[in-house]
Amino acid sequence: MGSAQVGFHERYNAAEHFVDRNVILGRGGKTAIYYGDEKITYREVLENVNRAGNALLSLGVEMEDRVLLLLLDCPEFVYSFFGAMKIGAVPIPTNTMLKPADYRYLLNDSRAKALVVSRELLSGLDQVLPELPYLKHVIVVGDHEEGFLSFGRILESSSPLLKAADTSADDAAFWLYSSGTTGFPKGTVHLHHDMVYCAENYAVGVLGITEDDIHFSVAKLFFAYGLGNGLYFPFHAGGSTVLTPHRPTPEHVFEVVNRYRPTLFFGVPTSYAALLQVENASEKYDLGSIRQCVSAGEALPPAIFHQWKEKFGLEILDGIGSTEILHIFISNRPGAVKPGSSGKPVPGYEARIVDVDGNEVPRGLVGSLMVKGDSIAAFYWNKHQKTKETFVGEWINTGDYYYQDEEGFFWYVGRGDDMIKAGGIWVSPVEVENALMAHPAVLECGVVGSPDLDGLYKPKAFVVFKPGVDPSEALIEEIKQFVKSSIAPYKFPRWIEPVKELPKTATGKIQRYRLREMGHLQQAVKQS
Ligand code: 3UK
Repeated sequence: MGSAQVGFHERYNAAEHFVDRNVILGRGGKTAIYYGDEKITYREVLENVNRAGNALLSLGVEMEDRVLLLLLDCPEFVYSFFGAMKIGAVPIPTNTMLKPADYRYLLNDSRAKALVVSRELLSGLDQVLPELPYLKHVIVVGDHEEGFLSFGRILESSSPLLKAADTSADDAAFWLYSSGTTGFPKGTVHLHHDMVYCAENYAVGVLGITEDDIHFSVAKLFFAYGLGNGLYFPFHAGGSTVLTPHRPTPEHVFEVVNRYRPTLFFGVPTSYAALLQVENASEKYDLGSIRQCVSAGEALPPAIFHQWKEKFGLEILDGIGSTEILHIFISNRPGAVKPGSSGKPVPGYEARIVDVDGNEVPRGLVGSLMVKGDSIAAFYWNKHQKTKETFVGEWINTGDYYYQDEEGFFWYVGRGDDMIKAGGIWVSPVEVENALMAHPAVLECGVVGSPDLDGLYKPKAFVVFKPGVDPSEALIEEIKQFVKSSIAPYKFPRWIEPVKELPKTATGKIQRYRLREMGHLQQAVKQS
């Protein structure tokens, strides 16, 4: 159901579709969320979404105001996400692993009027609170914190009845921030009709989800991938989701599967690789409830596909999605996987591989992947130039290089920019290089993605040390810790290789592609 079919100004509010509709259809008593020992029904979800919406209204949050969510996966994420949306405000789920300076940027770029934050994440904000001119309210989820509003208390005193705001299918519903090689993250503006498009075309069309499914996503809700997997897919079909606030260590993930018996399991390649390292997992844990495993975020190496199938008898469906397109738009199909490929376009999407002039390339040749479909974001907030470069009429330039084989399967080749996908999350080489440069022993450096023994990419730094510096193991370890303490820890370079000089262009630009070749060569030597 695209906006074109819904029509201009036809009333549509996504929160009503994903929340109210389930109660109207008689699922009020059904479990929507499993969370620790709690089982939360669709009726309870509806009441709390309404309370959250009313609470925001009473604080003066209005239609089109942004509400930033800095939340661990928990029921309150669901209440504030749909509560804000139901009053026509615009929730912005945000990465919980960032640093205070990142949050200052996100809060000021979005001009969010309210912030809903997990008690555990509040300390990361303390130091920047005085630098947030637009933020009016900080609402804390969890134990009461002096000087802040308590989410629990304001919900208690709010009415469980709420009429949805008079939004249209083409109103802004929520934003997700997406990061690039250079420059700041871009607020990707998604509309009320986007989620249902992904749910219908990918989740129903490819995964065949029904109300009997129990979803568990290792990827957290603040990722576009996790948001579909763990929230609006199950709420579209009237199924259930398992939420956990904990870090997804392999043991925890297996325990969740054992306890809640999900039927659908969503991970990124790095999580499958880590799970495969757990000894005797197939004896210790029962994965028998799972009918389908899904992978996205970065290409799934065929070795992981085969090992997983061998060990657990389960097939992993790899598919490519993006924050801008919201969810997976090219995917393998159950029972027809071509390991190593991304599969074929999902119903509702068209994909073209084009050359620099925008002409389609012949089968087998590499080009840029362009995609068309009605879940594509409307634009980047406050970034007009980037918007024009990315959103091209009905099409979007994904920034990925692909080729299509004789059978029509799409194969990922790499990215046009130097961005690194590590553990399914973007890492900008420039950001890591800047963090390294702040260390007194570093003269120059270049960062690229380099494959580990599982064939998964992680940041690797080539460093030119200052004269007289001894690049000892102790120093290298110290520099890794130094980077971890200055930027989000998942971005730190897993390897630091001392070099005499860096490959540069005539204009002095670091040639990261040449560093990548060096990285690969070295890895190949190690593995042989
Ligand atoms: C890369 C892949 C090869 C590719 C996402 C599922 O990852 C998601 O969104 P992001 O905005 O990143 C998008 C970029 O990541 N990529 C993602 N999946 C694959 N490359 N094979 C894959 N299977 O470069 C893409 O442009 O973080 C994934 C659903 C929703 C998402 N937002």
